[in-house]
Amino acid sequence: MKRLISILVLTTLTVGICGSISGTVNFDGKGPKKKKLKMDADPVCGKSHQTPVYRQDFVMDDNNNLANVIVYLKNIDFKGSVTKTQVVLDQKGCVYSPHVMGVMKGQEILIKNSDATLHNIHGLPKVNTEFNFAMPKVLKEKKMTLVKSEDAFKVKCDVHPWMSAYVQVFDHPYFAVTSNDGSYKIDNIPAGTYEVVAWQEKFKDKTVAHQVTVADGNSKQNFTFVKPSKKK
Ligand SMILES: [Cu+2]
Repeated sequence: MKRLISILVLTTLTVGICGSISGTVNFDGKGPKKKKLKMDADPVCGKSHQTPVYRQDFVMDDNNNLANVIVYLKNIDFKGSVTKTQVVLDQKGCVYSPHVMGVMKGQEILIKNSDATLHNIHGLPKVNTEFNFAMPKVLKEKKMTLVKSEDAFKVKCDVHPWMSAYVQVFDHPYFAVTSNDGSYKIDNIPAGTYEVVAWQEKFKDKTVAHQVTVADGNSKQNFTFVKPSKKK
């Protein structure tokens, strides 16, 4: 009986343990040349920046760390509720901010137009319903949700061809997007071993994955994207 109780106590403790995964994502190789976005076609966009704005599809710092990479746990069975925190996708200075984001299915997304010009946000999901609506300068906010989990899909502006963003929809809260220094952290993960995936838009389905064991505390896991060889 005593033994049974101790097993029960141990099981309960193990189930309750949560940890985190953190690390950095980098690129092994020479990155592409930074390209300036040309926004002058819309004077409002052109005037909204004092300094050059560069393309956001491959943002790497001097130490080869990559920003805008989604890092997430794959195939995790999550029974909790959808986070009540709203996520914001802003159209500001005629770029999307953030450029890459993760949301939970059913989580409220607030789409903002912080510019004094017309945008037309056009999402190109394959699983969720396509969305496409104009946001004239007087329409500052619009709320929406995506109801199905889906791999990262492109969002574009039908007015300004340089504007793009990517959104991935999850059925769990265990995801993060890397900051400008390439770092990420995913918190409150139940103890266990998981496949952790890093996605970057230029590499598309060529994701980088690692098995990570989470216990009490923090597990470190870095990811490296390698330039694909031209032979393939
Ligand atoms: Cu636009």
